[in-house]
Formats: sequence, C-alpha cells, structure tokens
Amino acid sequence: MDSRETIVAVATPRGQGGIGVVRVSGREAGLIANRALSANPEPGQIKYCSFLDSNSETIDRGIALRFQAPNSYTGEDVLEFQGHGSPILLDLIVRRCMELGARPAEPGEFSKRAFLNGRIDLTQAEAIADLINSTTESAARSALRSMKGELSHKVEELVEQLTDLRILIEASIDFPEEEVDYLSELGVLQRLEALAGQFDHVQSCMQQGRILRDGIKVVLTGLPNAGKSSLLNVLAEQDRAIVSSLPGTTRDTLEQIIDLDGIPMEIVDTAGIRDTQDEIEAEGVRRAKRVQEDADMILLVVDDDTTDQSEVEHLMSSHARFPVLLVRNKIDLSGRDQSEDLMEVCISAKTGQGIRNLKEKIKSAVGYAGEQEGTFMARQRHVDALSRARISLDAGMEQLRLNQAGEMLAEDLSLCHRALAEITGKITSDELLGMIFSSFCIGK
Ligand SMILES: Nc1nc2c(ncn2[C@@H]2O[C@H](COP(=O)(O)OP(=O)(O)OP(=O)(O)O)[C@@H](O)[C@H]2O)c(=O)[nH]1
Ligand SMILES: [Mg+2]
Repeated sequence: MDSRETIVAVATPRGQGGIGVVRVSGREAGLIANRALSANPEPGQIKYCSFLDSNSETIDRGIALRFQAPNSYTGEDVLEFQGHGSPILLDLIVRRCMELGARPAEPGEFSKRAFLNGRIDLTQAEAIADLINSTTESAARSALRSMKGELSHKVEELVEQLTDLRILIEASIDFPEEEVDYLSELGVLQRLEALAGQFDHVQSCMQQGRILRDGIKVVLTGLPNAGKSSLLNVLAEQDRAIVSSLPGTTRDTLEQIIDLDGIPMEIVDTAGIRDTQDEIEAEGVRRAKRVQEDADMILLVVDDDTTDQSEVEHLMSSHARFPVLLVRNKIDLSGRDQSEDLMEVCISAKTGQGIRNLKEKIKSAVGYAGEQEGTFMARQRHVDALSRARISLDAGMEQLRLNQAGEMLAEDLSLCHRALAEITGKITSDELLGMIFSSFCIGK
C-alpha cells in the first residue's frame, strides 16, 4: 500500500438506502472535488451540488463535504459525496473518482492512514472496528470508551511510571560501585512492586473488555432427556429447539446467541450422550463431543430427579479436563434447594426457577464482573501483550531481589516497555498492522 495514493470507497453498507456515502482520501481529493462536483465546497464546508461524470452529466445530486489535512479522519485531504443510497449510482461516483486518479481502498485503509498519520493510536483504531461489530449495548458502550482512548490511557500510565523507573535504574548503572545502595535507597523494588499491582488492575479490566468483545461459548451436554434443549429455550426466551420426552431428540448441534447481561453468549445445544445403534444419533453424539473442545464453559445438565450421585460424579469426571458447571435440572420434581457449591446450580427449565442464579454463576465462572463505569473494550492481543510485559517485569524484580543485578533488571524493563508499546502501536510490525486492518470493512 502506498500511503501517498488517493483512495476511494463506498462507506455505507452495500444495498439500497436513503443515503449512500463515497469517501475519498489523499492528495487528489481537491482535484476530484474540482472536476466531479458542480460546485466545490471550501474545506470544512458542505455544499449541495451535482456529482458529475466525465461528460459533465449529472450522476446524482447530494451533499459534498471537504476536510483539509491534517484536520480529517485520516489526517489527509478528504472528500465525501453523500448521495442517494443506490449501489449503481455509488459505483458510478467511485468510477469517476478512479478516472480522476483514485484507486479502490483496501479494507480498513482509511483507519490505517488515520493511525499512520498519528490521528489515532492502534487501540483506538481497533475500537472503531469493534464498535461497528458490537452485538450488545454494553459492548458498544465499552468500544466507545476504548475509541475515546481509555484503554490507551491506562497503558500510557503504566508506561510513564515504567519510564521514570528506567531512568533511575539506567543512571545507577553508570555508577556500578554505588549501584545496589543507590537502587535500594530510592526504593526501586517497592516501586516496582507497586507498579506490578497496577499491572494486575489493568489486566483485569482488559480481561473484562475482552469477554465483552469476543463473547463466550457455552455448550450444553449431558444424558438424553436431562433437559438440555429445554434449558436452551429458557435462556433464549424462545421456542428454539425441539423438546420431547423421548430420549435422543436432539441430533444436530444448535447454536443461539443471547445477550447475557451485556456479554454476547453463544449457547450450543447438543445430542444427549449415550451409546446408540442409531447411525444418525451416533453422529449427533460425535458432534456433541467435538463442539465441547472449543467451549469456554460446559454446562453439564443432569436430571436431578432420576440421576444418582455416583452417576453425577462419573459424568463430572469424564468432563474433568473442561471448565464445567454442573446444572441440576428438574428441581420442581426432585425438590432440591439451591446448592452452596460454586460450580453447581439447581434449576428447573420448566418453571424457570434458578435461571437467574445460573446466569450469575456463568458470569462469575468466566471472570466477568458486569459492565461498570469505565469498562473498556479490549482484544486478546492486548491481554497477551500485557501479560508478556508483566512476565518481564517479574523477571526484572527477581534479578534485583536475588542477584542485585541492576543491568539485568534494566534489560527486563526494556522488554517490558516494548511489550506495552505494542498495545498502543508505538512499536508495530507490518504483519500485525496487516492483520488488524484487513479485518475492517471497506470504506472504514
Ligand atoms: N418437570 C420437568 N420436566 C422437564 C424439565 N426440563 C425438561 N423437562 C422435560 O424433560 C423432557 C426432556 O427434555 P429435553 O429438553 O428434550 O431434554 P434433552 O436433554 O434436550 O434431551 P435429548 O435431546 O434427547 O438429549 C421433556 O419432556 C421436557 O418437558 C424440568 O425442569 N422439569
Ligand atoms: Mg435435546
């Protein structure tokens, strides 16, 4: 990608609509405005005018907006055509812009330029894509906070303190005889420990944000007739899956996404697990086992009225390698009360008893504390970089504690700093940028 080229794309979704927007960014934007508009707005102004083809025939009439570098979304000269939402007309406008020197934009290229021109940092660019893709209100609100820079701000605070400490430590290395005394006099270890505490805080905020962004996948499993499909229907608040008193009703896996207090939660209903001669049911059982592999959590549903404790324990142990929540269903028949066990919950899919409690236990099992003031959206990439930074910080503290090695400490803190800089994009690779921006939609 040559960042000096002028790019063009339709910025509104494909299809008919009231309005359609074509966006142009780059140094030819002014020239295109001159040639393709019946009246050229001043930068920062809007003008109602005709959009013209190469014969000066009108393609459409609408509003044109111009922004002058650096005061635009991309930081470059920008022109926007806001016409009617007809794919044919929008394509004609794009073609006209290409005749005048623009080329089609790649996915996310406008935002990539905004990043490269220093208009936004990397977490903000990512938050724009996350905002567009949000599936719950909480997720959208959190993405907006990240877009405004709250995630970067938290990381910047860590970077600032780290930088102060690095300066002190680097200075002490220049005077090796006094190094150790100097470091302890300044309370460097205590300050590093305090910083580690702040890392933990940011990490837990990020983890919340990541759950909001990525959602969670929960798989229902258990013996036939335990009430898995009934539970799916209760959680989905609709008659989604077939329920019957015949064991072996469900065969195909069935997915439904629900809003679990702000978390997009995908629930998967599966065939009841049993040995069977029925070829189709046996395939259902195989699929049920496969889908467990990439679940964040498994809800092991048992019929509390008919399943004895040894059977429950056997089922639990056969799922020991997964994060499992035991769901004792049909308590309207068994008469059991609530369970004290954190990883166990008593419900009735029939009466709805215990469902609220089940939702709370799922949230706490995946480590979600609910949307709070200041919850920002984050990605796995951020969580990973922060934990790498934390590992280097810990290693540095070990060097100081055990070996009194100031130079090794300085080296670890430099690695820590690098990992933090990756989050906001101060240090990036082309490969990473390619990965991030290619997942954007075209025109953003
Ligand atoms: N009394 C009572 N009956 C329930 C409850 N939950 C489910 N059932 C009944 O149990 C039977 C089996 O329910 P399903 O939801 O089809 O069970 P399943 O686990 O999906 O069964 P398979 O798909 O065959 O594996 C149905 O007759 C339901 O009406 C409950 O909480 N209380
Ligand atoms: Mg079923």
